[in-house]
Amino acid sequence: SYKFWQTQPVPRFDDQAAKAPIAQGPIKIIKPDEVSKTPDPLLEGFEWCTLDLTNETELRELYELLNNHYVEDDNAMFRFSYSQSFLHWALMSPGWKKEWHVGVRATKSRKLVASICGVPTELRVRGERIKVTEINFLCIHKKLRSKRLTPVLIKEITRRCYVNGIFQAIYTGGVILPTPVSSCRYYHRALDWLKLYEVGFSPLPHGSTKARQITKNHLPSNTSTPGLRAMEVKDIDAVYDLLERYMRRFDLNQAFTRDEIEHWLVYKEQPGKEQVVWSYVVEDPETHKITDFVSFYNLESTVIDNPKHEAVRAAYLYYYATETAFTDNTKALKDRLLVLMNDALILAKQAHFDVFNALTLHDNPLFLEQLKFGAGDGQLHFYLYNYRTAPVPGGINDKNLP
Ligand code: YNC
Ligand code: MG
Repeated sequence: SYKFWQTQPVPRFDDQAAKAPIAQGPIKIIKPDEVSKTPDPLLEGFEWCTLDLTNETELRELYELLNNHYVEDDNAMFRFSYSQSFLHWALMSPGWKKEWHVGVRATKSRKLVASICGVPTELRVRGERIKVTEINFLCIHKKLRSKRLTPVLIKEITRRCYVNGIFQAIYTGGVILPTPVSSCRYYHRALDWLKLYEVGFSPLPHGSTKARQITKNHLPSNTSTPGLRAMEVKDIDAVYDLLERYMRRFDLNQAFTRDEIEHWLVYKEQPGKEQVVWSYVVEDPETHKITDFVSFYNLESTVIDNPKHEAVRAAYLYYYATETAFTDNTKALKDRLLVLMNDALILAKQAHFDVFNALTLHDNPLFLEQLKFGAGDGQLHFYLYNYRTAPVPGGINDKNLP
């Protein structure tokens, strides 16, 4: 019955069914001087904290909370295992604010028992630019579940956004809430089929054999696109230009700055830091123009109870773009994406990933089936807070997971 959500400035389920065209814009106008300067009280025995993620100890505390209590699949076989490098990358993007890394601690033990985090970014919704907070990593310790702590966490991060002059947000989730602006399905492409079978992720299709599944999912050892190479700092401007034009084809997209492109896409080796993002460009061998680019990021899942395997290494398709998208020739776009994405699979395999995941967003439906991705049972719903627009087919690209 959404006791909490029905009090919030989000569209109602029946708004979209209404015959009248949806007027786009903020749902509620927030007056900054009416925003409370102090947090609401928490359950007895708990207190608010602001996490300092530049501090290794606090980054590790968040990492541990999430590794033990964050998103699991419906059968509790796998749990997302965000690395500390990933959290650093995801939560300290350009313009990040410490105040938006919200925690709850047990007053006596000082133990971190809940989190909700945000980073600033800008969206374009059907041409309107809006400054938003991207909300992620809402997590409550398993022993504190079903105590209505979630609404308190959401209200607190909302207050901290309002205080900073941000009145809209974007977030995603596997659960249905009022009201998705877009919904996608997860697709999975096995890179190490046998391991996925052994951990219980990939079933053995009726009438098939393990050997046949392994053969079916086999990939060439080398990529085939001439001029494909790792993206470097010198490619930022070209990728920025290409991605910007590519993204503008969609109703809901991120309006990146150059700094954001650099942050989200360019991997810089650092001692003690694992690689989070892999980005590649295609440099035309003759013109030296960047004609395509593709990226994916690393997000492991812990295998909850398996004698042989501890984790599944998953590559998630991230941003990509190709000049063929502007030819208005769907066949040419599809052919190009088939080659580019097959190369992405090969590169992920070379980097020892077990599975390659992608959502049914943007141009992905053009290549998923043909490249042997299979539909998963997970859905990902996209939500806007305090902003109304007609539903957007085909999602928004984001590393906001689940
Ligand atoms: C969820 N995922 O419906 P109603 S995604 C939002 N997002 O409220 P309680 C959620 N709301 O129905 P529990 C939600 N899941 O009565 C549940 N709710 O209106 C709502 N899991 O609260 C739910 N992380 O505390 C209900 O529930 C109310 O103890 C019930 O805790 C839920 O990061 C949860 O899946 C999810 O840690 C925290 O199960 C817990 O069950 C948990 O009694 C594992 O809560 C980890 C997990 C969620 C990942 C994510 C995006 C979060 C977006 C939050 C909304 C942000 C709004 C914008 C704010 C900024 C505004 C500006 C500007
Ligand atoms: Mg609770």
